Amino acid sequence: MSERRFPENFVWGAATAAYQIEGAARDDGRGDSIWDTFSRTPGKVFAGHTGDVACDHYHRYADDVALMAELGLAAYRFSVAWPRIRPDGTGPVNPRGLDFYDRLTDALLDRGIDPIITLYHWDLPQTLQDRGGWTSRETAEHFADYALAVHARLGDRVHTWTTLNEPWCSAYLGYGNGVHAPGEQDAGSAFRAVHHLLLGHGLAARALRAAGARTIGITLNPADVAPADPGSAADAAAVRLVDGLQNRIFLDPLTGAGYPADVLEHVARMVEPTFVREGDEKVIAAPLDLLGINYYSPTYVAGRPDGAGSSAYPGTEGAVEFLPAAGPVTEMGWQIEPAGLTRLLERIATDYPGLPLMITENGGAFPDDTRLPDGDGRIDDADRIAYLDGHLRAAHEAISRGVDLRGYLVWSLLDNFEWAEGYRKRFGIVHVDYLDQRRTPKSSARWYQEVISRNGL
Ligand code: GBH
Repeated sequence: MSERRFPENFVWGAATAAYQIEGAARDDGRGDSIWDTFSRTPGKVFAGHTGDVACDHYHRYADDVALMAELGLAAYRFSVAWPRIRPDGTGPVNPRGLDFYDRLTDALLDRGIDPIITLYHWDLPQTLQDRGGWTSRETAEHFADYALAVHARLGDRVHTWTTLNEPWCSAYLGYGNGVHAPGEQDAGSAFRAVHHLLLGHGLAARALRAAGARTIGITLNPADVAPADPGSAADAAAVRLVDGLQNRIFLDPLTGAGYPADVLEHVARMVEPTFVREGDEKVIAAPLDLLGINYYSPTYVAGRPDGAGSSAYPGTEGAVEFLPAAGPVTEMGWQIEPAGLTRLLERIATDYPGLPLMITENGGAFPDDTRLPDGDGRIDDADRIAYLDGHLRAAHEAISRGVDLRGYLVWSLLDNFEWAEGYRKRFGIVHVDYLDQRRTPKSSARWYQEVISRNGL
């Protein structure tokens, strides 16, 4: 196979999120988040798993950073837990919460690893949810205040700041279909949440810029949406609708074009969009230095003019059928299609030119590594290596076609709390034994270490 080298300065790294790895749910004054409430509610998360202990990263961060250094990571994307910093969402800053991220940042910098901060990876303080959560405009303002509090402590050392992780998930899974915290099921609430998340992003981006942050971004999970039948007009309409609700509803306002008319029209069928106030779109269009893209699988849709379609999207009213995965899938049931990543990157680079891109998550859960390490301590996750290899080739292909892709962060460094799936799905390149918290790099970690050291495949 021919060699594929990545550009000089291409950033290689790994990603995690606070609630998925930290544990220490009651340490040092941390407040509850909506994920604490949700996971402690029977029936919401597989087998009643919670993030109370998770990977105990809060106490083991130094060892984890040493492991990152061993693997040769240039960057580490982690999220800050809002309820550690402002336990009740709005009140005084909790310095002990900030201390943790201060120590983590210094440990990373000591090893030459660049910290990439995500300010919000789904753990909204419960007290703010009690006041409406993301359906309430005030949450956007509180988010910007919280962002500034984190920047005030870490801004002298951290240069890359991303606001939200996948607002699509927060809004549609959290408020639309209820699979994620806070578990609301209302299409109108989902769209209110979309807007207030974007507004929160814009307010935070503006405040961070004024405070001197160098690189400001956001991470989305845009979809590569393709029709079941490329010749079908009904399928093309379904693609347009899903593309609007998953991609353009975020990307257009973020890049200054405002909400697309067809999307607003669709939203207005479910809820009067009076929550979009004059001037909001200008705030949302705060300049972006980086767009983070999380990609796992492609999305194929068919139109259902008879209204009998399935739909994960609030208010598509049966007009869309999401096709079941075809071909190989991961343990999540997600279709494996690296070419979808190339298409997605090219599409974004074409339709939203001038935005530096970074793959902030890509990876998979696979059945072969649910086993504990065998006698010689090896976990051969060949499926994961094949997945990562295929997607890196796809990313490289996009770069060779001119896409400005700056880096790749694997999801995830560690096996961790996989949201509604609890600990039963493992995405790590490093195995975690939840009985004794032992970390064991899988074969994929060693493979990735090689890729990084060669800057190529
Ligand atoms: C990310 O979300 C999260 O940021 C991260 O915290 C999480 O651990 C990781 O991914 C793995 O789940 O069922 O085929 O239609 C991923 C969001 C949205 C990706 C829904 C897959 C559905 C695929 N996901 N999407 S399918």
